[in-house]
Amino acid sequence: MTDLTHQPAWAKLQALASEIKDAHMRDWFAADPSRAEKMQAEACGLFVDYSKNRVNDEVMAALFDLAKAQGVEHHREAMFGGKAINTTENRAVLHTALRNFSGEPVMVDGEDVMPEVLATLEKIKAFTASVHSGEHKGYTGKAVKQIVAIGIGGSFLGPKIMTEALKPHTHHAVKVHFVANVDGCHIHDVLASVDHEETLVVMSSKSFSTQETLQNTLTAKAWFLGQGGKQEDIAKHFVAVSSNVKAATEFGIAEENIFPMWDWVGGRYSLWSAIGLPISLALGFDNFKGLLEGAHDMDKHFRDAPFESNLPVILAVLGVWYRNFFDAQSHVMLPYYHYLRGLPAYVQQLDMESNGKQVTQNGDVVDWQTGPIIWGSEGTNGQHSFHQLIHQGTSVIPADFMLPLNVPNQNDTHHAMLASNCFGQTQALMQGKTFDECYADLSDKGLDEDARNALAQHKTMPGNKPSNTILFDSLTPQTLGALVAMYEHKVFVQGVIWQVNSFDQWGVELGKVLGNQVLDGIQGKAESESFDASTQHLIRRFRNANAPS
Ligand code: G6Q
Repeated sequence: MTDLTHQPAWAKLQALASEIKDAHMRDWFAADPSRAEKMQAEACGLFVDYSKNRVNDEVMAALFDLAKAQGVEHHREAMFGGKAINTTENRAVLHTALRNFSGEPVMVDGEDVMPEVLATLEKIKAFTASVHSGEHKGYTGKAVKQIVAIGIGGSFLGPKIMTEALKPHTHHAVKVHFVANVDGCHIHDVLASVDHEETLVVMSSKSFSTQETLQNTLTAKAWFLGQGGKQEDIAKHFVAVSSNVKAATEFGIAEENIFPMWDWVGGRYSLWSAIGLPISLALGFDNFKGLLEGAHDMDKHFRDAPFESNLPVILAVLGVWYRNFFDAQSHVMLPYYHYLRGLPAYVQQLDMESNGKQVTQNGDVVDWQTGPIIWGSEGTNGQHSFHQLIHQGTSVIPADFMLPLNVPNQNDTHHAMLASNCFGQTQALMQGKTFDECYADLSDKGLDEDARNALAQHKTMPGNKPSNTILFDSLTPQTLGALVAMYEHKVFVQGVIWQVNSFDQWGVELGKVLGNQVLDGIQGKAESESFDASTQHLIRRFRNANAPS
C-alpha cells in the first residue's frame, strides 16, 4: 500500500495548507453568506456545524480523497464483516455486533456471533428486572438496594460515564457506586457506606487478571464475609462480567452469575457488551437498549452515508487536517452539559489508547503524526480557566463544543446562559478581536498613546481558531449512543488514514506487567537488583517507610 505521505491527496493538502495559511475564517464568512449552511451535517439526532474550521470546499474534497485513497471504505467493511483487523492480536473488532438490531448475522471465523450476543442481552434484561423487582434477594432475604461496580479502564469508564450522562433516566430501585482504582481509600469509603445484606457486587474484567479489579473484589469479598455473610452466600451477592469464565469460576463466582463477553470486544469499546450491566442496573434495561439502538443508527449512517455527509468521516478528516498540516498537538472536548462532563475522559481513552501508536500495521515507524492528546471538561467552567490558552496561546487547538437544545427540569435562564456561552465561545475563537477593535475600546480609559497601544496589543485575539459545534435535541439514551459511536468511528477512520492498528494497546499491557513485577519487589518476592537504580531506591524507601517498627 502507498504510504500516507506519498498519496497525491497528501501533496495536494500540503499545497492547500500553505495557500490558506494566512486566510482568516472571518473573511470567508463575510465573503460567503451560505458558508454555515454548506458546512453542516445531521444524522441520528446529532447536528454538526463544522463551518468554523480552516477549510474550504477544495480542502474538504482533498481530505475526503485522502480518506478514500487510504482505504477507509475497504477497512470499514472489513470491520463490520468480522475480519481480524486487530492484526497484532489476531482478532476481529466487533463492538458493532453488540448493537446490531438489523437481524443480519455477523460472522467470525465462519460462525454467527449474534445468537450469543442476543442471549447475553436477554440475560442482562432478566437479571436487571429481577434486581429491580426485588425478586433477586440477598442472603438474609432483603432486596438489593446498592450495587458496587468494580472494574477499571474500559471496564469502568463507559459504564460510569454513560450512567452519569443519563442521570435524568435513573431507575430509583438501586444506587450504583463505581470503584476503579486500587487506591484503597475508594473501595473502603464505598463499602463503609453500604449494607452488605442489600449489596450486589458486579465485578467487570474482560481478562479477569487485572490487578486493581481483582484486589478490589477480594477486599469486597473479605468485607462481605467479615460482616456475617458466608461463603455459600457469595452467589447471591457477587456477579462477574468476563471473557475468562474459567478464571472467574476459579475465583469463586458461580457460573450462572457470569455474564460473558468475547475476545472480539476491545476493552474501550465494551460498554455495549455485558460490561454495560451496571448501566442497565442503574437506568433500567430499556434505557441500556436505547443506548445500543442509538449506536446502531450511527453504525448504519457511518456505513452508508457518503463521506461528504458522514459525521464520523467529517470529524476524522478535520482532525487529520489539523494534526498533520497545522501541527496541532491536542484536541479539546467541551460538553456544555453537566451530566456529559465525563465525555472528555471517555473519548480520551477511546482516542489516545486507539491511535497513540508509532508504527504502521506493517510495523514500520511512521514519519507523520498520529493521535493527538485529548482533553477537556464541561463548559462554562473551562472558560474561566484554560480557554485562555485556546484563545491566545501559540498552538492550534481544535475544539468540539456540544450542547443539548433542551434539558430536563431546568430553569430557562440557566440553559439560555449556557447556550449563549457555548455559542459565544465558538464565535470568539473564530472571529477573534483585532488590534483596532481593542484600541478603539480603550478610547475612554484615559491612557496615553503608548499605554493604549501596548494594552491593545495584549488584548488582541488572533481568532481563526477552529471548532465544531455539535447540537442535539436532548440527551436521550439513543442520542448518547449515537454520539459515542460517532466518536468511535471517527477514531477508526483516523486510525485507517494513519495506517495504525487502533485496536491493540501494548503500552497499557506493559503497565499491567510492571505493576505486578514491582509489587513483587515491594513485597520482597523478587530481588530488587532486577530493577533499575532509581526504581530500586524508590522500592527501598517505600519498604523502609512501611517496615514494622
Ligand atoms: C481498554 C484497555 C484497558 C482495559 C482495562 C481493564 O481498551 O485495554 O482500559 O479495559 O485494563 O481490563 P480488564 O477488563 O481485562 O480488567
